[in-house]
Amino acid sequence: MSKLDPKTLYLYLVTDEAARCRHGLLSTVKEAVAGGVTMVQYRSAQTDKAAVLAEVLPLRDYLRSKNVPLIINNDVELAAEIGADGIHIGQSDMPVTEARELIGPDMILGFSVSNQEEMDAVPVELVDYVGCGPVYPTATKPDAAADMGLQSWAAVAASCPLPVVAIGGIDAGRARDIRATGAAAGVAVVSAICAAENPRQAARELL
Ligand code: TZP
Repeated sequence: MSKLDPKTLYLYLVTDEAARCRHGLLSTVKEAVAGGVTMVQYRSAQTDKAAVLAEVLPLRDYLRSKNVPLIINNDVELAAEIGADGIHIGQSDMPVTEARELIGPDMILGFSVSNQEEMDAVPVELVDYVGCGPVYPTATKPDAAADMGLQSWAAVAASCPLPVVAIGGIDAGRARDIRATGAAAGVAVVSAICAAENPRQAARELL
């Protein structure tokens, strides 16, 4: 199993499409890290390989220089090619067993769940952390499952032996509420940072 330090999940930035980052992808990530982001997931619907590499390589280099782990959403090949720290997969991506086989024991593997049934089915010996949500309504992921609500989220998260990250519709006030449940290793956000006028300040407020 990989050596994930659960502390790195504390404030997890999941990137939006570059075009939807108010200040561009790389600047947003740099500012967010300066503001306290502890882990970054590159998530893009971009299919052109050259365009993906042009986006992700500068991110990788910057994040390495800052010792901030880089996770790739659902692309084992890309993660291996660029030497990312891990991958994150969802319920409709490849099975967890296959993902772990492909990435080997050392890379971080994150897995998404949206309800208790999915949480109960997580193969905890293969996964390093669970992303659980959406906690609140979100416009960022149109195909997201129904939002869970804070109480239900906390119950589902508390039932998991692995570190759990909350995601979905999280702003600074909601991040405080989620952390106050004691069930979160961290919070993950897209728009609260990518769409912010000041991503550094936005990150600070989410800590
Ligand atoms: N998975 C569940 S909700 C979500 C993802 C990737 C999007 C969260 O975006 P936002 O803008 O933080 O609500």
